Amino acid sequence: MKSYAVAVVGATGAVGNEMIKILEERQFPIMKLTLLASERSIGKEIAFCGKNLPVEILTENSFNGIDIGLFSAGGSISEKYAPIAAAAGCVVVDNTSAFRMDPEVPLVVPEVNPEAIALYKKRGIIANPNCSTIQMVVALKPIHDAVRIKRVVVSTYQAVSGTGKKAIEELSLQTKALMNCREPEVKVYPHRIAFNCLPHIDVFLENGYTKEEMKMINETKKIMNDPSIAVTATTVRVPVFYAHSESINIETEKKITADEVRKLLSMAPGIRVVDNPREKQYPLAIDAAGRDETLVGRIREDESIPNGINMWVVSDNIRKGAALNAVQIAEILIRKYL
Ligand code: NAP
Ligand code: 3JM
Repeated sequence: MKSYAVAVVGATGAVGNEMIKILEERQFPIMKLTLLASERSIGKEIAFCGKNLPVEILTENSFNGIDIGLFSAGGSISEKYAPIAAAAGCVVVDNTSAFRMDPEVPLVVPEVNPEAIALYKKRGIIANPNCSTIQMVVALKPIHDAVRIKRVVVSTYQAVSGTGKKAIEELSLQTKALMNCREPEVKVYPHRIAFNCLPHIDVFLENGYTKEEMKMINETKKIMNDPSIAVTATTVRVPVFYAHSESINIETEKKITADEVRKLLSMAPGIRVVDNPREKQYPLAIDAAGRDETLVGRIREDESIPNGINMWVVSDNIRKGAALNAVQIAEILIRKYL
């Protein structure tokens, strides 16, 4: 079996670290793994397959001889280094928003549009969608294929790990401070996140939406390859460490019952239906954390319109929302294209 030289850009971050774990767990065929981060990480080592690998500083020469680059070091790093890597013959799977809406870059969720990967040949870059978009389209796609979705109204309850390692620490330190009657420090978010909900993720735009909300709207249309789906979103940061939860309301062209949705989704790839409210079984962030499946429950008909469905969708934002989705893309890439 062929094996590949793989680089992880942002290896010391929340997403990069999970990528390294997932490459090992899924036995991705690796000849050489290169770990890249900033000069702040000089001297650090990260364990991979029983060995400690050194973290190297990202430079313009980092990609010579690398087959696949998994990028998660922020948008500006991707903007600069993804084209440099692609020019050196490395296929980039980019986790940032830098290239997602570029018409020459495929935006891929393997359960939804694996065929789009073929477009990577244009620029040498494949974009990984935003974490909140990924888990939503995994749940929407089987319903769209069956009865066509006309409109989606989504509200999110997003974990702090989506902001990175500093935000995980901030929730932890603020919680400890408050439980000990000390004043919490507010550094990462515009307000305190402990025991609070912030209807503000990423920056505000001219239209009153946040950039995170517009990512969900625009990325959904591109991945589902259907600009006619109407989407509106409210994205909220909540004091949860891992896994995003989403309340999703959809209006469909043809009628579908809650039972039919349950059947459809229980056969769909990447989904586990957890929907037995009588037994107090519904998707929970603490159950989705550390797992690969997207959990769907609270499936019911929206009685306020003729063809509507409500559901509650929960997934590990660092795994399916970022690292796992990127590694799944790389798996298709080597199976079909490299
Ligand atoms: P994080 O925990 O803050 O980690 C950031 C990583 O980027 C670290 O490895 C850091 O290295 C590295 N980095 C920062 N500046 C750098 C530079 N100048 N040169 C080289 N490396 C640099 O953040 P995270 O949560 O892992 O997220 C990283 C990025 O992934 C985000 O900015 C976002 O664009 C993307 N992301 C995507 C999703 C998704 O939904 N697909 C989800 C979360 C994040 P040091 O440790 O050396 O500073
Ligand atoms: C999730 O510094 C940056 O550019 C990163 C901002 C960011 C993004 C993004 O826009 O790439 C933080 C967390 C995302 C994302 O997945 O969209």
